[in-house]
Amino acid sequence: MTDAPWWQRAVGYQIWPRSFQDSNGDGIGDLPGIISRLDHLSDLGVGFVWLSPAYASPQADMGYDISDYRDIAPEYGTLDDMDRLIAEAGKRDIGIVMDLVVNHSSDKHHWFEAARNDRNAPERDYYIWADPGPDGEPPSSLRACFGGPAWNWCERAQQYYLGYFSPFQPDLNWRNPALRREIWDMMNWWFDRGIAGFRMDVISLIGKDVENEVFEEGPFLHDYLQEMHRETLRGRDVVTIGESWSVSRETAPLYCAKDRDELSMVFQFNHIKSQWHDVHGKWKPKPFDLVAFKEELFGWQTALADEGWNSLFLSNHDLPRQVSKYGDAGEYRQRSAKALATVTHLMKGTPFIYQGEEIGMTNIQLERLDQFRDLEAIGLWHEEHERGVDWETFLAGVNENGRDNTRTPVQWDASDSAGFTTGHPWIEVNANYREVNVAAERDRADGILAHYRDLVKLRRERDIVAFGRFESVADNHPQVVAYLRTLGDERLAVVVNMTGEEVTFDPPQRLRIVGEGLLATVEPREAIDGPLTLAPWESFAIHAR
Ligand code: TEU
Ligand code: CA
Repeated sequence: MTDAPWWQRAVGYQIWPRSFQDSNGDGIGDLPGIISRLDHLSDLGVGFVWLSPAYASPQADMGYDISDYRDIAPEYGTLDDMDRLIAEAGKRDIGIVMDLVVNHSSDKHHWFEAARNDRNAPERDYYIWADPGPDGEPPSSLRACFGGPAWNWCERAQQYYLGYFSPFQPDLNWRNPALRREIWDMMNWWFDRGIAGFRMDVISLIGKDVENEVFEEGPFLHDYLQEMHRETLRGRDVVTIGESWSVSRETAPLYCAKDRDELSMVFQFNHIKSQWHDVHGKWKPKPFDLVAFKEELFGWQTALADEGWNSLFLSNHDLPRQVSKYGDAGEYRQRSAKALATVTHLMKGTPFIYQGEEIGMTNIQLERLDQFRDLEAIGLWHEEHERGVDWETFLAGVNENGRDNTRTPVQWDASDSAGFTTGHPWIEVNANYREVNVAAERDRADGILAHYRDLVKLRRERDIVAFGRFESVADNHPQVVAYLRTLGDERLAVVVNMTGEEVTFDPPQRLRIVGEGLLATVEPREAIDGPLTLAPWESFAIHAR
């Protein structure tokens, strides 16, 4: 196990720069702010940071619309700050993983400027264009992910261009080898600055076949990923995580099986989507279904047991706060936050913590459209409204699943603006910051933060946590998560009550175990020897060796 790649023992921590820490009072998080908080991350013990885009960007989609891949947004800092961040994090054994957003650029990228001004510019073919039909109509009625048509008329170019997400995010034409060369050079340029890897935004879209309207996991995808490996990743000891909303248990090994030379792992969302409405997706709340949730989480553990590697997460900058979504943000906030962390961190894979999750930050409650910051929520309100969804229903969906929930400032202490800024924050601080903040958590020996610290440490120190075989137990139990990890003669049993009620659970024989109580969030537990009565949101793990 000593020859396993470093990222198989590490925990990742996602920083969304706009809301992490402001250093100069303009109300916007920045790179010097991140540097000033690195000790929080080394206390937690994380191995790498996934830094959401800090590149130059008009911020139409909060940095997922990049106008210069080789520069930093001025409000976030400079390339020097970036170099300093890489160096300072490195001193603490923390790698910096950048976000690679190359399915599309910003419409303000100089490539796109050149492309639309001149049919003969080499950059023209960096994007995806189509002539109007006989009546001036677009090539298809495809809708964009953030609302409106995906084909946008460009007056200057006298053609339509594809913006799969929004008109501000024109799709790059990966079929052009010159474009691919630009991307490889840019990736190598960042690697040479010392970064530890890339998280790759919607990477499963790059192999699209536009003529045949195949977008997700298109026919060219794996050729391009293998070319990427040859041109940039080969010989480098880095981590790569491909984001995909379409990847299945069947296709996942194509990206991350070792002998394929593509990526380290994927971010998949089937456990998340298992809780979405069939027609209205995340905009129509549905009661939490633990059995469906486990079927996805555990199914992935089994599917990638021998080939590939899992990423483990419940939150990110596109998802709601996990304690609000799957736990209890009220009475049992502390306990349920710990329960969710136990579930996630003791499976096999690389866990990711989203900023503020480690202190149990919660969703916000919005009331009016003018409070929305996220272009997805704004765009989709208009779409859903046209489909007959009323405002109250949509608002309930936004408050449960919307992206602004995880984008509020990190709550560092009980001072004004939660210690995030001395100025006026760009987005409202969650009203509960006087109670929910890092300083308060630091004083709680049995708090959420301490629990996360323990979990991160366990993965580093115990082979069974990092590499043990996963076996699911009690798949159909509607209230309890239980699983077993095994490594040689060692066993690790994990049991979690996923409700705010007392629950009885009769563990099957193979979960009966006597050993060392690794962690327990209600009372110490060292054995499972018969039916259990679990306290609300209780979680524990026992290691026998
Ligand atoms: O997200 C991919 C994506 O498909 C999301 O738009 C997702 O469908 C949605 O948030 C959930 O309903 C990535 C980034 O993580 C996201 O922040 C970007 O907006 C998007 O790509 C475009 O770059
Ligand atoms: Ca700032």
